[in-house]
Amino acid sequence: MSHRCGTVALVGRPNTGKSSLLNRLVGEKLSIVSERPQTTRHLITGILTRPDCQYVFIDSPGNPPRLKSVLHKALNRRVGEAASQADVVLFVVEALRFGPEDHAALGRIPAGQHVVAVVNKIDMVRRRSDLIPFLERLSKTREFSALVPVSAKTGKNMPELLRVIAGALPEGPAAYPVDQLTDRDERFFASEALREKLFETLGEELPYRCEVAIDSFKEEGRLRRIEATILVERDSQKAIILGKGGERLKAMATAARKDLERLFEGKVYLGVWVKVRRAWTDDARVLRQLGYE
Ligand SMILES: Nc1nc2c(ncn2[C@@H]2O[C@H](COP(=O)(O)OP(=O)(O)OP(=O)(O)O)[C@@H](O)[C@H]2O)c(=O)[nH]1
Ligand SMILES: [Mg+2]
Repeated sequence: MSHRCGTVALVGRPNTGKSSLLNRLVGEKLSIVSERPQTTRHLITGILTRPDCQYVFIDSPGNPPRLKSVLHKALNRRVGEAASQADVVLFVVEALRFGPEDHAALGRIPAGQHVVAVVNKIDMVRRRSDLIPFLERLSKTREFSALVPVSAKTGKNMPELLRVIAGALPEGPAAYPVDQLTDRDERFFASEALREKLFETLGEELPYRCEVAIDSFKEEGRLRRIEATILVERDSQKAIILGKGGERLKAMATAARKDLERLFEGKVYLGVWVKVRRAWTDDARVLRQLGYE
């Protein structure tokens, strides 16, 4: 059989498990995951190379409709680009749940695209017989090339999903070296690791009002020395992030450092500051500096 290679965009409403799925498919934790919607804010490439096929997966932010900040408009535009440029689109939904936000996300995939419906979180389905009518209803919403029930959590049906995708990818040689996992650099993963801890630790709206910037990233022998800033919009938010005596910030920085030491397989120093930058989600200049525009 001839070799295949192509791009595969993961799209869908927030929280359906796109990032978990990317990590599971690639076998490495590249994309941050949290219980809360709108965790992902970037397009993240994860590459899986098999003898007969190279899959270039692209995780995308799950953006609900009707959001108006400059940040959300930029994110929506990126998702649209990823969906229209990919060879195959994986439309990710949660098993037994298909609502207006799923419908809107599906509507943003250009007509004529090759779309595979991925029904995730089937480990949560108690009665298997409930799945069949759901799949039937889903199949009526669009012309899908396949519907594949999976679980990113348990890994169920991943071989089947990979087989279906490979069948839809164009023939061609590998686009990336066989040992390359992503096109993102270590600096990017450093900011994402810290952002994940903000999502895990902080309540309510606060994670959505925060962003992480890496001020410097130096390799000193086997040590990576990283200086980062957490941007927030108000002084009161800064106080919450710091916590009593700075304890909360310290705990988040320590957790992020441990993740990075695992990912980089080496020692990391991570220094973190918190700065107030009013209305950064609507400030085109700040967003450009953060790589959103
Ligand atoms: N039970 C179960 N939970 C899952 C599965 N896949 C993902 N989750 C959980 O669902 C939540 C959302 O997962 P993410 O991977 O962050 O979802 P996402 O679609 O990338 O979300 P956004 O980036 O916000 O669009 C997390 O709490 C995951 O642990 C699964 O197969 N089974
Ligand atoms: Mg995500």
